[in-house]
Amino acid sequence: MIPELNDLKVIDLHTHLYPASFGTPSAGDKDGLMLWGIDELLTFHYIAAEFFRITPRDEIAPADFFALSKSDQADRIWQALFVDRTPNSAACRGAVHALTALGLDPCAANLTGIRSWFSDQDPDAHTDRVMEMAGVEKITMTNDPFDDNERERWLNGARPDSRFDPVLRIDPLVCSWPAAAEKLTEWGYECRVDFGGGTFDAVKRFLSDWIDRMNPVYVACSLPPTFSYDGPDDLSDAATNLRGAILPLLKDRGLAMGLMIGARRQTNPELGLAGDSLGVAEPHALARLARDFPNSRFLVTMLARENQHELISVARKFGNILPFGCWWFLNTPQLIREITDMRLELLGTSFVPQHSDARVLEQLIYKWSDARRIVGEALSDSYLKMSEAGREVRPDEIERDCRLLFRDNYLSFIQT
Ligand code: RAT
Ligand code: ZN
Repeated sequence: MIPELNDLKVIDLHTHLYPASFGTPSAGDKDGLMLWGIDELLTFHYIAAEFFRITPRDEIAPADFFALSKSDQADRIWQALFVDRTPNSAACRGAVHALTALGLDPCAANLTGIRSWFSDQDPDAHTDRVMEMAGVEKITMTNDPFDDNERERWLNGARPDSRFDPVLRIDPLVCSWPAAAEKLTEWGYECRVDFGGGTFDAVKRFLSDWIDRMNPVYVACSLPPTFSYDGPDDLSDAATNLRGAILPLLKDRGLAMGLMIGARRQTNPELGLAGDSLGVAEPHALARLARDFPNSRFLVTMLARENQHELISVARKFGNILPFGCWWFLNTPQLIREITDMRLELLGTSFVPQHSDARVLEQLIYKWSDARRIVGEALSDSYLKMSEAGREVRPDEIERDCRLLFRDNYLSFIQT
């Protein structure tokens, strides 16, 4: 719909992807963080959740399924969702799209041929190829120092190359304070659960050390739908830590804060990563944060469809909020279209329409193809309405708008 969008190199501002230097199971590093290839594509938790819906417990219970090897899990999923059923959900269709784009057969009766094609690829060269196919210039990572596996890799010197930008992810500091205080103390940053003594300094030192180590482009946190922040008198752990340590330190270091609001973790714990769901959040907390910290910058996405309109209305009041992406359960064509239309109408081009949230490298292919097509349709509709109002859009303006939406809004926001 918008040819300018097809050739545009996008910045993917939130993924869970890693370069091969962080290890990959395909090279024998069982806990390696770079996920790619058919077994990872098919066992991706969005697809695994669909497998458990249709597989009776007495056929295989989740714990027994997860005890299987990755390739056995992938075989079961292929048979159940791609052979015995039509793979027409957004997640399954995405895998079909990626396979087809790579020249592989989405109708194969089994995975033998597809697996052997992947095993011939070099993970690093394959990363270049997939980024080229998806038109992605930068992959923004999610880097969690509270995850022992990832932490050890950074401490042992693993570093991303220039295709990848790190993001320091700090959920426990905001969402699980007593536990995070104990962890920090164990790592030599003496913290008191009641925030007494030099706790704020310890939290700031912890953040500073990891910022120095990772050189992140922003700092991020996923929050439950129950997250609240009620101004200067709010004495909750989250508010106390944000106010006393996190936001002041980020301001000193010139970093924006990413807030991903609305994930309800472990609704069904048996399903692991596939067991999370969502809840409707109260955007008042966000408005209070933006108002109390006018010199902080917040990159914000919300998970519930019900929150999209409110997020836009809060963003209209605060230039230090940049709404981004159609996250997780919202990343379907229908919802991307609805949310993008709403944002274009109420925010013009001052938002970031999409990020991929890819966990498996090849997902970049379908997620960015969908995003370009659907956002392109919404944009083109907005130009049509403008033309009906009496003003045609010029080609250079279309190009500028596409760059703003898929690169420049984000880049200038994190650099301000
Ligand atoms: O979209 C996802 O894969 C989720 O599991 C989450 O990782 C979410 O995106 C997050 O960053 O917390
Ligand atoms: Zn994510």
